[in-house]
Amino acid sequence: MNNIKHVLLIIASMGFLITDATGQNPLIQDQFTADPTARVFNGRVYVYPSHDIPAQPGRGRADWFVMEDYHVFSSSNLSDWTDHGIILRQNKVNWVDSTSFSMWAPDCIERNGKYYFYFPSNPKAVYGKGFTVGVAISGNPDGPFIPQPEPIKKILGIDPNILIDKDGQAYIFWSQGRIFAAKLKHDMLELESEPRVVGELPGKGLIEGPFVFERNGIYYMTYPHVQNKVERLEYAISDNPMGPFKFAGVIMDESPSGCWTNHQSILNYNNQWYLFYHHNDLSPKFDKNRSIRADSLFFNVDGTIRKVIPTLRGVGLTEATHEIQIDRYSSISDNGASISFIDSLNTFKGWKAILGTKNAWVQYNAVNFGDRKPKSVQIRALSQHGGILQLFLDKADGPLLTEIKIPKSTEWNTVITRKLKLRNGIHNLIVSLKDNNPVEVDWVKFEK
Ligand code: FUB
Repeated sequence: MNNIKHVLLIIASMGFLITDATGQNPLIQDQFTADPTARVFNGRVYVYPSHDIPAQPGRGRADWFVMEDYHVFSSSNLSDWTDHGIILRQNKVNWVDSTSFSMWAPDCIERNGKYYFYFPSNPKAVYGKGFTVGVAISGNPDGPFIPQPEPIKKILGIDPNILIDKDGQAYIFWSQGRIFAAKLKHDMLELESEPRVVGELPGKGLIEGPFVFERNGIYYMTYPHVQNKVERLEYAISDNPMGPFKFAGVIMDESPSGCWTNHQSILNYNNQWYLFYHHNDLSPKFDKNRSIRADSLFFNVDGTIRKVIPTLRGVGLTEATHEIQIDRYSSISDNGASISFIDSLNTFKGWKAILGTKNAWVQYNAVNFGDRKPKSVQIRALSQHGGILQLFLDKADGPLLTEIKIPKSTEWNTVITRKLKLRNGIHNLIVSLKDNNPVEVDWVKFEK
């Protein structure tokens, strides 16, 4: 089931909702999200995605992106995400054509205690045609952001990205078929240099979504590129933020679902590098309703980036006392196990694991049992003929934790057992079917 925590805190004084979520991939499962720019501010990871919504009559084009506002999400452990609510809406921005629903991929950066949120959109006719980029400012990373009355002059295009270099010089990158770059003035609101095309990137196919970062003196220009039919994530390197860049490789192949876009950011948090990107997990039939994801990223000793293979498990530890969504598995048996939506008409209800034949299993890595052994385990499951689940620790032939009989029923049941042989610490959890009576599993949760 949807792993969004069922806790909604109303912050009355601020007038918006905070949703507590626990997430694997996709990270956010109660709404569509795309184009994640992840930043570390004050020791927390903030993700600034764009926000896809389904079109409605008079509100956006049915076959296209529909985006009217931005939320920001934050986490201190990459497992539990807080939705800080809406930080900016199209109808609050003076220069935006508020019939366009075109609040595309944003970025946010901090300078001298102020947070500068850069976003593209379609301007009102008086400001030009196509897309341009504006800035909104806040004293906090979670907003609210107050937009500047006019867009940044001389920028035509989408997907703004900011780099503040070690010497304090700020740069802005954006795309319009190719990638453009310019220096930003110290006020972060105007260009200091004329825009120029970053011309050295692969010659053919659309390139957009620049995200530039520096590591050990190497500047990495990362971007989605249509080399074949849909976008894959690539990168090029330079010893200068403005280039020239040399193509260096593919970070992530095309999405297996065929999602036409991808869009990335890369950050280091607590000495681990992560790739944030998107697929269309919650909308497999319509790739303009996307979902953000994160996976670990690793460098080779020569500074090149190892290709990232997308996972369902994602990143971060999962507390044993949370609902462990084993359908976001780390590995799965070759036979007899599969994943499907709980309700294909409402994908926000999430997924279930289906164990269909004897010894079919799914493995979910990095569950934190803490320093006190849990006393019981609950499993939300459904079995039409009454099947038996076995829970193992660490690997499919690892220590048996417990066996649990799921009652014969056409309804979901939460079954509990206290007969547990558990250890504390961090372990992988394996859920396996003992016999040939199929069982569908929504989640597993331990109690202390
Ligand atoms: O989300 C709308 C657009 O799709 C973004 O601006 C592009 O990068 C692509 O992801």
